Amino acid sequence: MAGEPAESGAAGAVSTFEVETALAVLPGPRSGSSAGSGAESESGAAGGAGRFEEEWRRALELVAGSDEIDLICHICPDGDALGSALAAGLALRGLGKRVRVSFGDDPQVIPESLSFLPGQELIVPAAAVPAAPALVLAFDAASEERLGLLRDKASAADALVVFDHHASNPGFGTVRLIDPSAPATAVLVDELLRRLRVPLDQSIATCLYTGIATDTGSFKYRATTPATHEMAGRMLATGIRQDLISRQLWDTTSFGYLKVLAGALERAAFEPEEAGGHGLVWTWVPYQDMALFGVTVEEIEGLIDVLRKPAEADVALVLKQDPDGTLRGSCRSRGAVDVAAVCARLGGGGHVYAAGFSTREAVADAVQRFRTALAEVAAAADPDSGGPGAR
Ligand SMILES: [Mn+2]
Repeated sequence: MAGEPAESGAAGAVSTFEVETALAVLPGPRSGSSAGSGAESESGAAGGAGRFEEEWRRALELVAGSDEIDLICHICPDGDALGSALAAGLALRGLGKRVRVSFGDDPQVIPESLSFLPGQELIVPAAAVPAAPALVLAFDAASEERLGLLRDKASAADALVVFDHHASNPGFGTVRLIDPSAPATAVLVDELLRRLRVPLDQSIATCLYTGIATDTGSFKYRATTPATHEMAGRMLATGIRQDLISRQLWDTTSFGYLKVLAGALERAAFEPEEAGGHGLVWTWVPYQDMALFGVTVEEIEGLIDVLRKPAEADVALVLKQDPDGTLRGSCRSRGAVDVAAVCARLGGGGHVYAAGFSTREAVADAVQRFRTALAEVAAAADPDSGGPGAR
């Protein structure tokens, strides 16, 4: 999976999932703290209190003035990226617009876990997007690089409206609805539809619910607010089956995944003395295992969520081997050690609680270098109780 190059400086190092997770656990504003209009505080979208009013005005003007609109999301799309683009696509089609939904991968792969999303008939290959579109709406892309093959077409558009919630977004496009306080891009799309006066139907609600559920870790992460639940409630009120959506998103794997997981857990090591005594749990997944059991890279993204469970360790690391031998490291912290700083020492990046890196080293060398970086960061943080652990 592609990374978050804008921040890590190492494309491919940090998966979308990791960035989303990190964002989701960072403190965010609570709804009700803003003094916006009733409608603003209702959704909590785009900062409330009129912070983005000029951007919304311009975005709505562009949408109203365009018969043909291209909606694109980041490469290797997750539930928030694809759910947001498809929800907006369905809504704009309902308004009589000619819409194309696309993302810049070739081939385009829709993860099996998202195969249920409605509106996929709107999806076209990146090559089918015009070289210089009239109006492009981009969803959940933290940087231009994250648009992949559609980057140049998006920047050649007459107008590019960016809907995003990544704090690391450097700002791109002609209209920037970039709100780091939103737990998901789907929240911004919900607000777009409210402003366009498009009523929710089950297809749109399924897409938006998937976006918000994905990026809040099923409403577990800290960025989940009363407004998040209020939005989810409006989606459920359309009659969608959130039980089936959740099962598809989180509780469905192949049998082969269980075998790869078993191997990874068998290899897992607990090293209590590492991370300055805060403890490290780590494992790795050889490509050979994935090939043997027919498991995709996407399927093992969730492995780190098993590795990070032991209370004995502050830090968890999973090294995943690509077919070419590259190791992609995903790590998590409970907060005593800033893993973004650790991964930055290894050429990667991310956030305090979730980060990643990639390397061509052998497993033993990669882990040893990780331990060293971990010790350095822990040593720098521990004497000062105001370090990352105190955040
Ligand atoms: Mn997102």
